[in-house]
Amino acid sequence: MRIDVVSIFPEYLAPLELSLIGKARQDGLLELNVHDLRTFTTDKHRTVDDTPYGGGAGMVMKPEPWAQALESIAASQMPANSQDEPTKKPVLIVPSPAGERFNQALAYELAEEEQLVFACGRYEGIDERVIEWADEHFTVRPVSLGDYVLNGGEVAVLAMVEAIGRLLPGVVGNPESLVEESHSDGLLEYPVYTKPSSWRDREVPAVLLSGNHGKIAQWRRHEQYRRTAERRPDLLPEFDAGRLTRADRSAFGELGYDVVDGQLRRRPDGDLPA
Ligand code: JFH
Repeated sequence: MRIDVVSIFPEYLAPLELSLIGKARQDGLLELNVHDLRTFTTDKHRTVDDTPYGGGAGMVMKPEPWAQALESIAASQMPANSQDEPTKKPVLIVPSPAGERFNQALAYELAEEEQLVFACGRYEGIDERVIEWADEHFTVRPVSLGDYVLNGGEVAVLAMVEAIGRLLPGVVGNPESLVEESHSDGLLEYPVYTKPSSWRDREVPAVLLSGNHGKIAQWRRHEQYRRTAERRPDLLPEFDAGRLTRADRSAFGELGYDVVDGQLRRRPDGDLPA
């Protein structure tokens, strides 16, 4: 995969040299180029922003430096396509508080792409005409990391490149953990423990030391149910409860959920489990 990032703070992307992603680059699994938007300006002051039409607070990123940067990236040769294969438009990801939400499903989708380009805005964002115009060269995806406001796109890009990069074949050391992850059922993770079994008067749950793999698997499932009901009840209506064992249904029952037509249904407060 090839990734290009455009930013007025290219040093902000330095962490991508480290750890997993840096290793993937060294191993030739990932080509990553970070571009300084200011190198695509033509004025003496290397201006990238101006006042907003219609008024209001803050500044907006000027369109022309973005067009120059994105055209130069679109025109740059894709190394592994010298034999005139049918050429696919790269995906242009534009971090924005107003984008579609980034999630694991989108990470899997983007991990299949040959080339990703990330456009990191600052100030109040990028002149909207750039987003429309870029459609000529790219498949454009405005993407939000979450419902909170960052100061620019760089931190969102660090998160997205890490989430996508670890899905590339050969990047994660133990591919079994990725397989397990891909079969996850949309519930929160179960808690994990390591040695020592007793630490500062806190014991590892005894079932995990029992060697009974059936009981361990059931305990872990029930911990997932408990955590999800407690922390992310919004995930439960999406959960496929159609093939739960009686013990699993009973575990949900104690958490205040009944199974109706293969779906979990919150029981009215105060009602007792069936
Ligand atoms: C970014 C910024 C917009 C104005 C809410 C109402 C009014 C500050 C470029 C992504 C996520 C971002 C993000 C991504 C790119 C940029 C700062 C933009 C406004 C905010 C204020 C500039 C922020 N998931 N959060 N933030 N900014 N808006």
